[in-house]
Amino acid sequence: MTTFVATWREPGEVAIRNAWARRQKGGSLLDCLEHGLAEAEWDASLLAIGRGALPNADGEVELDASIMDGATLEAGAVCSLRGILPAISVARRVLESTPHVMLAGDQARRFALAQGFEPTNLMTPENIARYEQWCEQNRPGMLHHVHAVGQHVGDTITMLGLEAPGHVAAASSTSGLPYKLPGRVGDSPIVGAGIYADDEVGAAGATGWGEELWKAVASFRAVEQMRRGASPQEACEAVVRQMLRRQPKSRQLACAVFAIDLQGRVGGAVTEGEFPVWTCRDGELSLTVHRALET
Ligand code: SD4
Repeated sequence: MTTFVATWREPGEVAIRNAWARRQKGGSLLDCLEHGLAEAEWDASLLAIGRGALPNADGEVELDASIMDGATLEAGAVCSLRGILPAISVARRVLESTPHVMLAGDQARRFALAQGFEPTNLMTPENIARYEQWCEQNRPGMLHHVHAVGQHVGDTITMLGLEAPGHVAAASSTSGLPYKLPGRVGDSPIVGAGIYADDEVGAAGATGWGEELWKAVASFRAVEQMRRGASPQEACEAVVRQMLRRQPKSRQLACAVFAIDLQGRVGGAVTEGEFPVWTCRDGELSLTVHRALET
């Protein structure tokens, strides 16, 4: 049995269907997570990640991505990557071709170009128009976070994978918060914050307000809850309850955590609003919508 889990309704569906398609062709878990996210990055209709994503306050798309192998605890990540797709594939190249975990900004771009990635324009007429509208209505440099598009449709895809009898992986790709300050990095490329995977326990991922999720080290915390015996649902709720208690700001914007254990049980929790999570079990897709925990 192979299970994939992915965040948010529209972008997550694109990623999870492509991950499963790659699995049917014999891809490894890392191949599938990379491929699923890469296809979503190329899809300019998704505001969430990659081409056509909402840009930073300078009108430039800056990508963060990470991938982690639960078998070895090896990880690769990029942050503030501009003009290269797919960011998740650059992150995987960092994992496989360097002794490092993360490359940043211009130097991440230089690494990608040296690895054969092509310079790519990530702006589309649609995201230019959205940016111009935002400029008219807001003072550039102010953080308007995820509600800048009116409704939080998810600016990130985080994915987890499990293959029997007990191998997990996690990956995330994002353009970060819309209209963020240039150079701002969120939780998604940070191992422990945006993703974590350990074959001894399971995997977890996060999405939403990256500053709060990072301070909570949300994904690692969820995995450690499971290590101590919590189910994935209990683990995610424990992380979110702790955030609500210790980080009151996390009530203002969605901070979401989801997890899978080695038995294939999946859980999720969110501080505010709704959090849709796709699960794909050997090709069978289902969508679960988590709602904010009562406090
Ligand atoms: C970030 N966590 O950069 C990301 C944003 C996100 O759905 O997940 N949006 O803070």
